[in-house]
Amino acid sequence: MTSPALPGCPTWPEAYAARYREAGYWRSETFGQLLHERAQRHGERTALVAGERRLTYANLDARVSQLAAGFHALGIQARDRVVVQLPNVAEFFEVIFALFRLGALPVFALPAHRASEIGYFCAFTEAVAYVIADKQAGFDYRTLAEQVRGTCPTLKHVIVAGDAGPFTALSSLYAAPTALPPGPAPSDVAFFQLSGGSTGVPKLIPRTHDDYIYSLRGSVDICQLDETSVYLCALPAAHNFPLSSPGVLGTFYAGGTAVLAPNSSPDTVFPIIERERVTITAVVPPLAMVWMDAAKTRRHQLASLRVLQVGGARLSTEAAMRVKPTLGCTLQQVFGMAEGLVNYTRLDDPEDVIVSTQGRPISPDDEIRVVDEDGEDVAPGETGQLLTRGPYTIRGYYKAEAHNAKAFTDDGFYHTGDVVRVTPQGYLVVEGRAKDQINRGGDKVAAEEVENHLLAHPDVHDAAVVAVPDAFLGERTCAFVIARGTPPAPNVLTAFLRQRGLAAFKIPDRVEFVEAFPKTGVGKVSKKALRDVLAGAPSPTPVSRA
Ligand code: OOB
Repeated sequence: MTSPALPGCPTWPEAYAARYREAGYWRSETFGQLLHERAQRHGERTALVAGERRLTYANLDARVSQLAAGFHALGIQARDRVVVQLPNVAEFFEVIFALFRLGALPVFALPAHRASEIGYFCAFTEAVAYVIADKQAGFDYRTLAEQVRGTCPTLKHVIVAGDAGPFTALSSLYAAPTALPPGPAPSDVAFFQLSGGSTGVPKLIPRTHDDYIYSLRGSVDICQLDETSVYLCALPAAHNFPLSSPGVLGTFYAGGTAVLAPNSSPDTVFPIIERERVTITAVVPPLAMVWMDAAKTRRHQLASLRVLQVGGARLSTEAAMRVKPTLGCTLQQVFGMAEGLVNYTRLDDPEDVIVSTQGRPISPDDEIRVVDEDGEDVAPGETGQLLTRGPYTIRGYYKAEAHNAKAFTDDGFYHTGDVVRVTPQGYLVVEGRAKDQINRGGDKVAAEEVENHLLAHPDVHDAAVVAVPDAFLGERTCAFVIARGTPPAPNVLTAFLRQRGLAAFKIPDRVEFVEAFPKTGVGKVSKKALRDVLAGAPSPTPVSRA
């Protein structure tokens, strides 16, 4: 069953699609059917635990059918875009599965996003609805919705989990299930993930039912999930790692139990691990450090944990070596990207492979190339830029033709921007990055996006944002700024960015004023030279610590 591709969404050439179907990767399932089928198979098993709420597969499926009826009655249709910005609450999964049933397309915003990002997602995708929580972690999302609603004419509904104020209460939408229009085709786009990106605005990543469900099945296999598995989601559920690697969706695929933690601090998470007998969870490297520290006195709470997945940013070999002795579970390194490709160390890999590599791809049909700056393949084992193509890696971003021409080769390989080498056993080691991005403990910051916001300040003549090495986060951000006249105080600039509605993790950690930027041979700003300045190398231009 196929239908014409969503306009603006590049897709796989038919020869590849046919091959992926023949190989049994794409099995013509959709998310809506999948949950229904699991409810029939595992009806009384617990699917989801969130705070006080416990939902069996049958309960979850029933709630999703009711909500799909409510969304349908509201006028939400197949292919309508709906920006979903929910914390780790059960409603997150009720909402997205209800949208999947209708073939409407969630756009997965992160709880940290603010007016700048949300306004852009709503406008760019011409979203018809925006789904939020009322308040979370001291922030009132209804205020954000007020701001965004005024700027986005297509937005018809703001739907709130909790106290809705002037908006539509999510709780009012659970209706008696009705006959719905036919659901989406398996080859249809199911939702949009967000790219960490390196450009002025985040790119949207169209993932299909076929390709994403394949990545779940592969992940479930590799991570050995089954109906006895208990997965803890401690990172924001919308992110690709806790969503699908194997994450909450993989846990549903396997018929296991997914537990949502409201935040990732040991005080919150360790008692949940103990109470729910959690077997597997996923963290970013800084969080692994915090948990390892806390485990010194509270390791008994982690007795059920069999696997700790660490990914999103590079884990040092030293830290990797401490995981098993400190937490008593197997480390699994995960090197993935919302665009597709995910690499895992295997649970039974030798210890040296687990601690010193970032794993190997899910699929035998994940094609990996490592190339030099001219796009030529390097010799085996040499370091270069990673390109990839495969059955769950997109062929292009949504409505981004010009960018796609650069981000993908003519024959469909995605330029990951990661610098890697491949070991003789086929494992990838991440050595660095060629993209203009800062990886702030797993949170991705596109330099250009922050630079553009800085340039909007009247006292800023030019700006260049670079990574500063950081013992805890791996990297933090530093903005080098050339002022017009007298430099403003750094906190004036950071307050300005906040006021423009930029997510907190993108606000520069440090601001340095300079007279001029060092240039490369071809006259571009040399970010390498700026990073060297921070590393203490002789400064090519006078730098004053503001
Ligand atoms: C995950 O996805 P994104 O889209 O937030 O970020 C992808 C980028 C990669 O291109 C790479 O630069 C970096 O994050 N990254 C890693 C890494 N895992 C991701 N760099 C070094 N070591 C690792 N283990 O971050 C993501 C998606 C699915 C699963 C896991 C992570």
